[in-house]
Amino acid sequence: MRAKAIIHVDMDAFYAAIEQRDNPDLKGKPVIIGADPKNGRGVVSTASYEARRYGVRSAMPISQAYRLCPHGFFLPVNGEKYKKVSQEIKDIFYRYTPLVEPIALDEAFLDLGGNVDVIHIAKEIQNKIYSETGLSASIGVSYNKFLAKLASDWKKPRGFFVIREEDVKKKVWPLPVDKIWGVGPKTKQLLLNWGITTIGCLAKCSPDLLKSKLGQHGEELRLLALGIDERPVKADSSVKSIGKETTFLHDTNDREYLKTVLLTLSENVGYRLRKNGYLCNTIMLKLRNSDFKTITRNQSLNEPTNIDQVIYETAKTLLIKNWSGEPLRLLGISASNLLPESMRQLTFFNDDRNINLVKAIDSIRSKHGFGSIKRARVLQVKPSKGDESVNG
Ligand code: TTP
Ligand code: MG
Repeated sequence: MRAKAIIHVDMDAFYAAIEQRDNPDLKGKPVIIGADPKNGRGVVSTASYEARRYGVRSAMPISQAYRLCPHGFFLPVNGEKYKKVSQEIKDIFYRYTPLVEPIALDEAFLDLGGNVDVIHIAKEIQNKIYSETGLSASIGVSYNKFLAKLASDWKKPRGFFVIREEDVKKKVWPLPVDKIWGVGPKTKQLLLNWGITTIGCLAKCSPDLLKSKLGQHGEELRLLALGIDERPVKADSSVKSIGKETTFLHDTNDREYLKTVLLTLSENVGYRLRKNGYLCNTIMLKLRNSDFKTITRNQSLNEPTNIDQVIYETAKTLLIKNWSGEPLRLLGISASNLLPESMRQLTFFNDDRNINLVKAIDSIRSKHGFGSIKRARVLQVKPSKGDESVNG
């Protein structure tokens, strides 16, 4: 395997498999998730493999599915439940790499980096998904996204397929062109019209000819057919920062008071980082003076953290360096460059004592509210207008 190890995970009959797991009476039965067949309108979201034997498919009108499989078990889509399971599966991925790109509720690419036993790790992920969620996944292993996705689809359900560089000609070239991700019915028809039926034909096609017919898309498809795909796995970064700021009731230059406020802000940001399962790599301090002049200053951390004390010390250093001593109207802290918390095990940082302390405080706060427990220093902070921010 080349230096890059990419896997594509695709859950088998995802919505239907969850319903079969949760109701043993449905195991081994044709289960169809989607619109209500009594209503006659709407489509199939997915069907269990047992229902697929009757020809039922995703996106098919529900009335047609009913005609094909009248004894099937028709269930509505329970989106909230499927989202929760999707998150549990993602949490498993993050134990192995922060480079996880979800592309649907039941599908994701993982970049496992180089120099790893990718087959061993991919198998372990497949087993963990099954043992922890009771659901089966198909996994494709390769050195780029295109081939990994192709591989996961190879032997569904419970598939496990590896495509190495040397396999492309023998395994991939005989496949029909529409197996290429991005070749829809229209492009397929165009290619067929020119006699290009397989991925191999496409790979051997003259680049100029393809370009003249399909433009840049033609060149992209030709490269994919050759097994070349440089697209990176893009880590999910829907939340980019978690912040909290406070506008004082009266502008202040009381240094000790500002430090205490900073501690309160740090505790808030740390608590929310931990609650959402993040570590941060950067702390930003925001200062606004009486004239509304606002500055922001960043500090990168040596180790990613979600510990209040580390956030506080960093913000305090930024304050000391960047505050002229003038009265302030607003003080804010924001944590960015977020990573999943599971990455902590992969760093050398291991401040168990601090982690255990904040986790103990967190559990009190999650039961009785954030204000239920306070440091002695923080008790003197007067109430003020505060804004929490989560920026994506
Ligand atoms: P898919 O991965 O396409 O399908 P699947 O997981 O049900 O089956 P398999 O991968 O084993 O072939 O889609 C994932 C989920 O997305 C699926 O369970 C239901 C939903 N979905 C729809 O709601 N409508 C659709 O048209 C498709 C294709 C999927
Ligand atoms: Mg699937």
